[in-house]
This record gives sequence, C-alpha cells and structure tokens, in this order.
Amino acid sequence: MISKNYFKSLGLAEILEKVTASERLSIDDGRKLFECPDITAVGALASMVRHRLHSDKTYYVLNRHINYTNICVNGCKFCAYARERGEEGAFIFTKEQILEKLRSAPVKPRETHIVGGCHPDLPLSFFEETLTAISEEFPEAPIKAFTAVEIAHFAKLEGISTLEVLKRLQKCGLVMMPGGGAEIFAEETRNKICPKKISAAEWLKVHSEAHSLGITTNCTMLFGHIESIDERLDHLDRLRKQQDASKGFTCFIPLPFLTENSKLEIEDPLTGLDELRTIAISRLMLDNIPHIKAYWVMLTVKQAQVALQFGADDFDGTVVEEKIGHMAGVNSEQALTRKELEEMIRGCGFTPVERDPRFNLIS
Ligand code: V47
Ligand code: SF4
Repeated sequence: MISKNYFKSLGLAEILEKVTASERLSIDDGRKLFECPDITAVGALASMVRHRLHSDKTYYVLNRHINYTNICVNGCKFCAYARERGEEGAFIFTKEQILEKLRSAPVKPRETHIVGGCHPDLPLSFFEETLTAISEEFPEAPIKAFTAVEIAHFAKLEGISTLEVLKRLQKCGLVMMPGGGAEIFAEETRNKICPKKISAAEWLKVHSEAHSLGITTNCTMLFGHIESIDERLDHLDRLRKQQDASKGFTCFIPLPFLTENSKLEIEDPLTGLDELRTIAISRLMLDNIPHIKAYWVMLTVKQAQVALQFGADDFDGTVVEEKIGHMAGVNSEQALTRKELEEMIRGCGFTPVERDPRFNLIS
C-alpha cells in the first residue's frame, strides 16, 4: 500500500484525490502520470479503479478469431499483415472455410471474432450470407465482426450509408464490433501512418451509429510508433467524449505497436514499462469505459499477466489462430486453452470469470 505522503512527494496528491472520489482526470493529469518517475505509483492508482469496478475478477472468453482475408486496398504504412491481390502470401477464405474453422475449434466457441482487410470487391452479400450461416450453425457463439474501417469500406463499395450496412449485418447476427482501425486519432500522425484509412471523425461516427442500433463495440489505440504522448492523451479523450455521447463502448484495447515487417521506421521502440504505463493511464483516463483488455497476443502472455496489476481486467480468450500480430513478429502463442487461461489468471491472484463478447457472464 503506497502512502498518501508518497503520492504527494510525486506531485500526485490531487490526482489521488480525484481517483478516490471517482472524478474525471484532465489531460494535464494524464500528462503528469506519463511524467511520473515511479511507474508503480501510476499502476497503484489504476489498480484502485480496476478493483473498484471489478474487484479481483479477470474476464476471459472461449473465442475463435478468423481473419478472412489479408487483401487490402488501404496499404497502411505500419501494417505487416496486408497484401495486394495476386501478391505472394495473399489469402481469402470462402464461407465454407470460415464455417469449417468454427467447426474445428478445439473448444465450442462462445464468441466468433471476424476481421479482415478491405478487399477490393468482396460484396456485402458475401458477409451477409456468411454471418447468417454462422448464426444458424453456432447460435451460442455470438458474432463480433468488422472494424469501422471495414464497415465504411463495404458502404463505399455498395454505394450505401454505413448505417444501412450496419442494419443489414445486424439482421444477419452481428451483435458487436471489435475496436480495430482506431490507430491514433490525431490527424497529422494518422495521415502519416494510414493515409487511406477513414478519418478519426468517420471512425467515431460509425461506432456511434452502431451504438444507436444497440450494437455494442470495443475501441483501441495503436501506440508506440511515431505518435506523441499528447496524441495518446488526445485519443483517450476523444474516446471518452464519444462514450459520454453514445455509451456503447464495452472494452478498450491498448495495442502496442509491433515493429517487425513494418515499413514504418521507429526511433524509440516501446519498452515493457511504456506498455504498462499506457495501459494504467488508459484505465485512469477512460472513466466511462467498463473494461480494459490485456490482449496477450500483442503483449505476450507474461506481460498481459503483469498488466492485470496495471488496470487491465480482461484477458481476451482462446483466440486459436491470429495473423495480424504474428505477421508483425510477435512471439506469443497462437492459442490458449481454458485451463491455461484460468491458471494464468489465478496465478496472478485474480479470479477467472468466463464471459461472452458483450461481457455477459457465463456461469
Ligand atoms: O486495427 C495492425 C492493429 C488491429 C499492428 O475488439 C497492429 O476485442 C500492433 O483491433 N502492431 C486489429 N498492432 C486487432 C484488434 C483487436 C484485437 C483483439 C481484440 C479486439 C477486440 C480487437 O491491430 C488493427 C491495428 O490497430 N495492428 N498491425 C502491429 N504491427
Ligand atoms: Fe488494411 Fe487494416 Fe492493414 Fe490498414 S491495418 S492495411 S486497413 S489490413
């Protein structure tokens, strides 16, 4: 237990008071937390919030990730996953192959997680048929699918609005959207790392439309590339303002940038401590988003375990097959079993709790 006087000596007395009173932290407070020389004090503050919200629970899900294609028209500079059509390593799955992946999952999935590149001509009807078939065959594995970037891409290809795309996919079983594609909202940096991607305002608009339809969503931030600390704080602030307005974000996933196979040149790669500090500050700034995910795929399992002491309360899940992080060189497993997930969570002093994609608990 860190004493009040110690927080005072670090210049964090006022922040401690706000955290204790569940008051919103300002961007200046966030900056102080990034500058604080003692990262364990930042972690202790985040842990206070994490325990207030979730006590010692850590959530996980039996899920199956499916990356249906890596063919993408956007060509984001940081991305090691995407390929052009016809390029070596380019792939695309059929509806039947996607269903087969769910059928052959090592445990019966309780979440279907589907994301892919922005393919130049896969029609919306392909996704409607695929989602309908999944919903019929796997009703107990609700579908979390398509980033806001993919939704906007489908809308452009079909010449319809993003709201219309969401309504059509919802009819086929879409209940939740993952948080990818947010990257970093700050316009100048966004234009450098992913100039063809939808803007921050468009990304937020698609999420607010999903929320208005009752489709809950996650949100992310890609950090540790060329963004500044102020841009990280601006990103978190835009997310919490959107949440004040539309209230449908369930979980925030801080994604540390993996540098391998990327065309983006990085001067100062992230340290493990930078990752933990950013996770803790996310927990503290995002006072209106219930969950923070320690995504073991990008963090590695051991760092995800440490993140549970730095404000994170969710461990994602079994995953089974992941391509985005692994093509960017991450040295983590492809899959975890329920037993491994539970042991890892218990091993850090937390109680594992199984959930579905919308964080409904599974007893
Ligand atoms: O949008 C791409 C990121 C995201 C790299 O909502 C990279 O539950 C690090 O959003 N280094 C996709 N990150 C993954 C994602 C996600 C994953 C798990 C769960 C959920 C959820 C969402 O991955 C992309 C991009 O921001 N990404 N390349 C890279 N080299
Ligand atoms: Fe395409 Fe997504 Fe990679 Fe960008 S990050 S190139 S949108 S797959």
